[in-house]
Amino acid sequence: MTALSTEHLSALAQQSVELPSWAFGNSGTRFRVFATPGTPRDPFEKIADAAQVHAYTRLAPVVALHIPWDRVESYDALRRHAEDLGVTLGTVNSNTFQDEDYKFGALAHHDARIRRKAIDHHLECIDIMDETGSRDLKIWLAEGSNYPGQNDMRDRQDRLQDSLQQIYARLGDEQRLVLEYKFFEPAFYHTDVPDWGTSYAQVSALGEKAMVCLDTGHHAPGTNIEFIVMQLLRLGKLGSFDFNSRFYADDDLIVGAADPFQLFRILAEVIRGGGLNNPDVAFMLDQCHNIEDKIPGQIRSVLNVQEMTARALLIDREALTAAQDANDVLAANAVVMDAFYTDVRPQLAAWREERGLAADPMAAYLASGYQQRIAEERVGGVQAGWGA
Ligand code: LRH
Ligand code: MN
Ligand code: MN
Repeated sequence: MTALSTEHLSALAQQSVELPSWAFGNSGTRFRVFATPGTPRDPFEKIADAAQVHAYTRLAPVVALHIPWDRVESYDALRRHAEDLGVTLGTVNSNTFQDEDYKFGALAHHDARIRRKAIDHHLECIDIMDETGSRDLKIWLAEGSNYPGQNDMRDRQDRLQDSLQQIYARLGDEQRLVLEYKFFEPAFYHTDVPDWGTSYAQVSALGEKAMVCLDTGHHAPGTNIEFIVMQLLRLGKLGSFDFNSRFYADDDLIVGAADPFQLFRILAEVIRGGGLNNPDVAFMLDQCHNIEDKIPGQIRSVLNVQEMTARALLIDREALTAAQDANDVLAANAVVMDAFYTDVRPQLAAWREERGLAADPMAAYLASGYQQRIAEERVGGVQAGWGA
């Protein structure tokens, strides 16, 4: 059996996954939100829960915020709280999808007052980034139209570019803007940033500090996502991932749960394109845990990312190139499949023990008593933000 080399193991040791604060709050579908005992009551408790994931896996040292869901009086206090718990604050996500004013759009709106309000929200997010020490401002826009003729799609692109330029101009030297695309929802006819090409066109016109964010759940079924990963890395414009998995639409389920092979293929292209442990590419999760406990859900998620990264590292590149050069279709495919089918779990368990971690982080967390403690101590947890 192929084994992970020392080089592979040191690449894995550097891997860092960013957790979304909203994964620790209650969430659900539009039919029902089921509360989980122990749900955090404020952003400080969300950070504390995220720190548990890192403590048991040493894979998740950064926590992303969503504004206004994570609005607090003192971001400096939140930052110090995170650092005391061994994690740092990461990407700041803006939110223009829950305000009545944004019914017909935000950054692409034809009404100057609403567009101004949306731009100002992003400037506030950058002020927060200054305090939290965050590098990235992530923008996802719930903008588009439901019916042909409802809006002038081209004018909206122009206004979007103008809004983004105003936001971009406020970024500090070390800060970046990442623009996330999504092919539908909440608009169903047209979406202003539906695909990587549009995001790429919009961010390229801004400059070097603007990149594309690829959310794995935001593509049509059957899309070859690893091709997009390859292309964005090739163009130097892959700024971040929002990892999750989907069966039907934007399901936000645990990454690697629906299709581990797809996650493996994506990570294989990340490695091939120099994206692994590349500071230019942030590995974020964007998930919600509707029915399962949140901390174990996040532990499972980061372990899935690590496991598929390890398998992708096992691809024998020399043998693959030789088979490709010889047009040996089946041999080339076999090289990839051999890596995918290798069980790396025993080696990863040993890797953890060498670092003073439990071989089985999930079991260790469940045995720790933390889950019972928060269930007793916290009453009346907040929703993931969807309603708060
Ligand atoms: C939109 C999205 C975006 C939001 C998050 C809560 O579907 O993926 O990243 O910020 O969900
Ligand atoms: Mn997302
Ligand atoms: Mn999404």
